[in-house]
Amino acid sequence: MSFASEVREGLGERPRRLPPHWFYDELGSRLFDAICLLPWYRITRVEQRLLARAARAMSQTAPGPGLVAELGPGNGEKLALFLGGLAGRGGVDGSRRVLLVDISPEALSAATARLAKAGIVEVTALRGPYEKGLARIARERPPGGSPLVLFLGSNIGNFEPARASRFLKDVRSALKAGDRFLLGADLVKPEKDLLLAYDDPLGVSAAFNLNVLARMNRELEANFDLATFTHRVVWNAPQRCIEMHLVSRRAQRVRIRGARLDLLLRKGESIFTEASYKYDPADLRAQVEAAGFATRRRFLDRPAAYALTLYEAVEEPGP
Ligand code: AVJ
Repeated sequence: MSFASEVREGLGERPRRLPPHWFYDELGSRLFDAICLLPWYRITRVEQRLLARAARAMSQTAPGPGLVAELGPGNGEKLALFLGGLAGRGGVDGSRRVLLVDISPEALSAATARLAKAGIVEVTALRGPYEKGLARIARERPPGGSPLVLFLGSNIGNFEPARASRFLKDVRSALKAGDRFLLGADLVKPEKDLLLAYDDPLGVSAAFNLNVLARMNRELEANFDLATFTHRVVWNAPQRCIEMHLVSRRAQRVRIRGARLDLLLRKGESIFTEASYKYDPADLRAQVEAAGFATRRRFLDRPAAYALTLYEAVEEPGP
């Protein structure tokens, strides 16, 4: 669906909401990169360390994947690092086939350029939702080689639990027994750490959140006054998710011409922009195994409470 139609649909609902994948225009992608450098947002740095470990461990078990597909690669840095580690001391295997799937064209070009810099040129960039990427993986299996699917950065956290299960089953359905899946998931941790990660003292997360309003101004001829919105982060303990909101500081009317929408907001009314679910390790394991995977190896960072897990597709995917 297009930006305009998802804006029209989401902002028309109560509570009002916007799907988080629209954060990542050029500016939003760069703000996200900046978030990843913040001392309070540890996911990316921690995962890079775990990926280096995983690559080392996986390069010892032959054969290597015939295709590496990443869903939502962002700027491609993590994938470049991982592929470098997989290749071992011999350096990067430039002939390795890579598939990148992302809804953001900015992310795809950044990731493709990053991989090219690392000497990886057999890259297919597919713009679209994850389902489209999974269909491609199922259709174009490498002859004699088995695909490895990466879903990193706790991107899975954007899915509510039922949707996450559905997604895991979709990944499983695209694979055959023996294929592998590497998943990064942020784990439940103290509330104060979570709040700082999503509401940092430098205001970068606030800028990242508010940018979606600016994006509607730029692309959909909207007239949001950003100064009348507040970035708000709450830890929803029963649901185990961080919620990001944009709260209207006053009653106001906003026109979003490109979405044919007149938005009337009450004072204090919020637009729900993102949910980031945090996982309990045992629940995560049960959920992924229920989708038809077996846990092969877990790379854990305890202080940061982050898990990178390697799974293998087993016979009989779930329904
Ligand atoms: C890219 C979805 C994993 O939820 O942690 C970072 C996005 N939002 N700060 C996350 C995000 C606010 C991020 N994901």
